Amino acid sequence: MALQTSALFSYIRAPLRTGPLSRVCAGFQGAGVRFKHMLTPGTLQLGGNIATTHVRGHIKAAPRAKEFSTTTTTAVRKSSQGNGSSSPRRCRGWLGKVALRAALGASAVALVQSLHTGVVTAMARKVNLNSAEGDWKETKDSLLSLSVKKRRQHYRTSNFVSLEDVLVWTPAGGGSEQTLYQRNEKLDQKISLYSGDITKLEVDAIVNAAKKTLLGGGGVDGAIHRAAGPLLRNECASLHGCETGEAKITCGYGLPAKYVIHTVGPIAQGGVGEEEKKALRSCYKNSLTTATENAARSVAFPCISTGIYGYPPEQAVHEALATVREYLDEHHDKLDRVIFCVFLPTDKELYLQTLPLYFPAEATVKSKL
Ligand code: AR6
Repeated sequence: MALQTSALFSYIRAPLRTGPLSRVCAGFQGAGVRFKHMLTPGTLQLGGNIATTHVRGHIKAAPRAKEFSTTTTTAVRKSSQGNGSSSPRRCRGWLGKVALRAALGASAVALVQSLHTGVVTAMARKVNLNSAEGDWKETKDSLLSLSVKKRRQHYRTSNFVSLEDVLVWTPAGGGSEQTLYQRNEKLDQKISLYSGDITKLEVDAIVNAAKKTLLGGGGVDGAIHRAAGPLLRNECASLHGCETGEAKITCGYGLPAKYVIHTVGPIAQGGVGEEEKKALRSCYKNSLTTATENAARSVAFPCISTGIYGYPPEQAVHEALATVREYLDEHHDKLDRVIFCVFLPTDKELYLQTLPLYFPAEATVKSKL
């Protein structure tokens, strides 16, 4: 396409500088109309079918050029009123050049527009989030290349929650309670407690409390797979599972979240020991590391392992908050927001009570030993 455009320009420029220029310019009496009649293959003698075809395209674009260029419109109006000091022949020649430039400009605009439309149409064809038959790699590439605004057209939900609508953590004053960490107001701005469905959050990444196969299940895992659409499972199948405490990333497909980070929490139905604690901390830490490695700056966590896997929520909350606090202390520049997404009213209460220990209002620090 670029080649055709430059070929067109050189074809047009050559006759403008030499002989055929006078014939072309003398024929101009206004942009578009006479121009259309003069620039026929016969009169221009551009000598070639390719040039002839292109020139026709430009001629058709001439009236549109007026819409884009006020200069052209003014010049045409002056000419038709017989205004100006130039001789009619010089004026026509000048007008001809303006009209020609306008025509070429309009054509270039039309060219760019048709290219853009082509790309958008091709993109729309690639993004079918409702069928498992689609190519997940192609769909992922297409979706990840889009701006948030354009990706919104592909969400499978209409009621998403954008990041600006998720309040940041504001620690309550008072400070009589002993805390585990110093107050850091900058970190407070990076923390949110959100009560609701994680699949609605328009963030860079949501974390999934998955199972080792990564092929979907119940709880939040099931909700995420349903909301993302069938291509999520196809990509998950390519990852060959995930060990407890580790994390793997996929595209979010039909979700408002750009990515899903899948982590596998410990099964704690037999009670919580050091191993389970360590594994749960690893889930949070590896998920955050995976997020930052993929330039995801906003991440939402569900209460990993506290549902079907049976980790007591009142213990899990400490592992979650401590790990996030420590990660942010070290890597605060890599993340804009970490959201603790709670689904049950009891979990909301638990986080409201525990958050001030890790993100306090005052700096009355208790020894961590
Ligand atoms: N949004 C936010 N949180 C939710 C949602 C939601 N839509 N749905 C549930 N939760 P669970 P686990 C909360 O059982 O204990 C699956 O079958 C829920 O209230 O989803 O890590 C997997 O495939 C709870 O607080 O995950 C695994 O086999 C939290 O999410 C297994 O369950 C986690 O509960 C993983 O069990």
